[in-house]
Amino acid sequence: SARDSQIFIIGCGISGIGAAQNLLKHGFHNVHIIEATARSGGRIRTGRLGDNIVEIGANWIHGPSKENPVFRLACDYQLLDKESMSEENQAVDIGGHPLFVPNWFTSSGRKLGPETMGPVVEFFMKLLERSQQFNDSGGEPLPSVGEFLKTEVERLAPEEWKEDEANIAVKMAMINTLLKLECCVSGTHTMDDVGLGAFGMYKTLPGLDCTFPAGYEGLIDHMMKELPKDIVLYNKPVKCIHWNYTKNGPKTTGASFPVMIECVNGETFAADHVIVTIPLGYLKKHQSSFLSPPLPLHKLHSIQRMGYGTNNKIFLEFEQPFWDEDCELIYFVWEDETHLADVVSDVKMSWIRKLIGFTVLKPTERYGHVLCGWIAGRESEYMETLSEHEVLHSVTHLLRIFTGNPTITPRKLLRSQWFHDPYSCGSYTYVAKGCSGYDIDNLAEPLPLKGSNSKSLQVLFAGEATHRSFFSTVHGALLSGWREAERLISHYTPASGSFPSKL
Ligand code: 6YU
Repeated sequence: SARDSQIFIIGCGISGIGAAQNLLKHGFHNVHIIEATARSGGRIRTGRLGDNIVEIGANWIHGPSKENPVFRLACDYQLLDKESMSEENQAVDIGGHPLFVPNWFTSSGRKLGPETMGPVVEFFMKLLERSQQFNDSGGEPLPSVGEFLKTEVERLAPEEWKEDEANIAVKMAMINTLLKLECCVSGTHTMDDVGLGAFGMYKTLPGLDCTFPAGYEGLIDHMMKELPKDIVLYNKPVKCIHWNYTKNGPKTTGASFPVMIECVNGETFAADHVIVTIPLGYLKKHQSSFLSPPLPLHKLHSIQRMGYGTNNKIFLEFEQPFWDEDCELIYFVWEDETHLADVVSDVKMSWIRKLIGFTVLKPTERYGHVLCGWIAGRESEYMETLSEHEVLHSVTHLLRIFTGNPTITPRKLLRSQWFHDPYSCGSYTYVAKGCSGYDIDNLAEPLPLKGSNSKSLQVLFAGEATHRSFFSTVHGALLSGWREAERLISHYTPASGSFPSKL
């Protein structure tokens, strides 16, 4: 029967797990997941800093409300605290930019007051909102979000800040910090690489972003418990997917399969369908060898054009806080950076200038005094090559300058290294300059292409990068896995009145 078809899912991140879950629910029983590493979860990864749980990868449920499948699962598994599940929390709609209570420190050891920082943040947020509005308007005045934001700041700031001329230089420097923060949010080296017209494609859901008190990986553990024990083949990086593989089907089985999966260790697996969920960064790096025959040109070009960058975290533990009790986000401002720019000129010497500051892990009763630093781009990729000791040295020096306290010393440090992770190759997807929703559709398009005579749906594509409005998120990844499972389910469902085909 159709339900007997051999289905392999490549990658055991949340999209792969979601695809398996959906297929099994619909009676497919020959389903396996092939995973390169020894663990499930991919870019959802919970680690430890001393006694504390810290998120190395995904941090929040973005928009935790009923429409968000990650929120629904987390509620079903009872992984969230009461406040996160409350109706009030779900109803908050802040358009994806939570208003954290900030503390601003500058490179001359000053702490800026709300009268200086408030209006700058408000001004920048308005521009950011405007930059999201070109998606539906059929045109973009400039190619990138970065160019748009900088042009608008130059144009509007003199008027906006004329009452407070003494502070114009520091306000420009604050804008640079906010630009660098946007690099972290989008996972890009510079906002000049993020396409302006497509920026508004990303959709937010209502709900005040929340975390998993016992770690994001708890979600993965619960989902894995619902799958058969031996469904995942760990430690088997896939080298190449041979599709349209009709000539030399594996002889042992007698049957002929259209797809043959070749692992790095030489093992092979025969399949009717393969769902590829590996990160876009990996596909970019291995684009010429991962599929045989190679990807059709339009798909290849979209993989090349789409953006995939690095956002890393640096966790620090302190004996005592140097921030206010209600502070949720600490910003660092370089007072000498008065020229608008979100990249540093000398990466090796000055990579640390790209660090925007820290979010404060809350509640303090649970975490003690732990901060999470954020750094994106090539500066972040360079940071990964330094030893933990070197990073700690640079960060400690920075903290002493910005707080004006020459003795401040973090107790412990832990940082992520997503760029050098061979199976992530960076953090997540953004829609680059020159890209549109069609590039994401191209990424998601199954092989062989429609109209071909070969057996259909041999290779399907899921993963965060393939979701048109929720790319770069856990819920986007999960929905993409469900979507590709659904594509196969519909494929085998007779198009009768009671089971309309979705294809
Ligand atoms: C979210 C958040 N979050 C921070 C950081 C990171 C990410 N995300 P996976 O990679 O999980 O799985 C693939 C598997 O494939 C993996 O196990 C590999 O080992 C395996 N594999 C690879 N190659 C293979 C091979 N050859 N053979 C076999 N197996 C192979 N998302 O919702 N909230 O707070 C954050 C954050 C530091 C790194 C995040 C967040 C992104 C998610 O983690 C990510 O999308 C999913 O986990 C991916 O799942 P998957 O299954 O697709 O792949 C306006 C506007 C702008 C737009 N952006 C704004 C949105 C902000 C996004 N925010 C992210 C922020 C943070 C902080």
